[in-house]
Amino acid sequence: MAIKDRILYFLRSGEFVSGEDLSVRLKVSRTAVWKSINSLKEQGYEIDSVTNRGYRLVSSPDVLTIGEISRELGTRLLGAKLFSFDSVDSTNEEAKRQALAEAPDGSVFVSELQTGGKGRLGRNWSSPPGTGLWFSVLLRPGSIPARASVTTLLAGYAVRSAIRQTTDCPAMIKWPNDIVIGPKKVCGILTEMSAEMERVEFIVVGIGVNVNGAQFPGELKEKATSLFLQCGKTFRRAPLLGEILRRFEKLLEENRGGLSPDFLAEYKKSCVSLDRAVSFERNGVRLSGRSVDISPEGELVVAMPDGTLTTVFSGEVSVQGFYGK
Ligand code: BT5
Repeated sequence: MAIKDRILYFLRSGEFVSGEDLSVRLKVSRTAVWKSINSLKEQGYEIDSVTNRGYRLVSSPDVLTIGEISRELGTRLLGAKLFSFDSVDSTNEEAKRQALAEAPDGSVFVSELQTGGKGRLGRNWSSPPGTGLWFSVLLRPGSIPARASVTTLLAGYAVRSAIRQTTDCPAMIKWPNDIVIGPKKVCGILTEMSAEMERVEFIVVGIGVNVNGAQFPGELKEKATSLFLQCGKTFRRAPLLGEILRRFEKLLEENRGGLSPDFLAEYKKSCVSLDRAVSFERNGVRLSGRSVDISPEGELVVAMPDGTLTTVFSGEVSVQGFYGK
């Protein structure tokens, strides 16, 4: 742990701690303590310094450092290894690079800013600095559900319930990979898989949540929203990240062998994509029907005009009534 994080650990008592005390406890010089305190102040930590009493932490900034995140985690696996960046092209790309460099199962990659945030099918994901949670979770075979493709549903449910728990916002899941508030998107999930023959090598689940953003560029104004815009107040991101990861970890454990009936029932209640007109493409032909169910394999069950049922997995299903469609 860096000296700064160790100093923060002591300051979090909320009491005054003297520079002398810190230097003895951390076995570093007084100058090293003083430098670290200054660097913490530059990061946005408000620290009182009073002669003869020492330092006292007044408030912490909303930053996604390893120190701030790890104290919020309470997970066994997810985030046991954390990678935190000021800027990265895409946390999914970074997770894939690190997966090839032996990063362990459950590693989490977070960045304040993504210069090349991605959605599905090569689309962009707007990821400005300091306002969102842009992160990816690396899963290896030990924690990947028997049917790997349900991972997105588990992640979506974890995000939706964490948002509800933290904010009271009426967040809902738009199957399979969006979280919406009303008709607008507050979170998108991009799951990427690396497989060899029949065996899944690893999965990267990338999650982007618009937390404190006050505005969106261009065409996104119509379709995107943030927790701040919905609730009129800002939220600290590290506790929200902790809440999402705890819930995701639990769901992965509970649904390892397949989606449990209880999960499926809860998921359907949280999902706005049922009983809607949907259209999708199959073999190059555009088809329309009505969504009626989610299958135990996590697929959308669609009733076709001729009365037959068909299942659609992710891909390009368009559900009417969202994002101005
Ligand atoms: C998604 O794709 O919704 C998946 C987004 C995943 C983002 C995370 S952030 C961490 C990790 N690292 C990455 O590089 N990606 C993941 P899709 O369903 O294809 O939606 C993309 C569309 O959403 C775009 O074409 C825009 O219309 C819209 N969009 C872009 N940025 C947005 C934002 N910040 N909020 C809401 N909508 C957005």
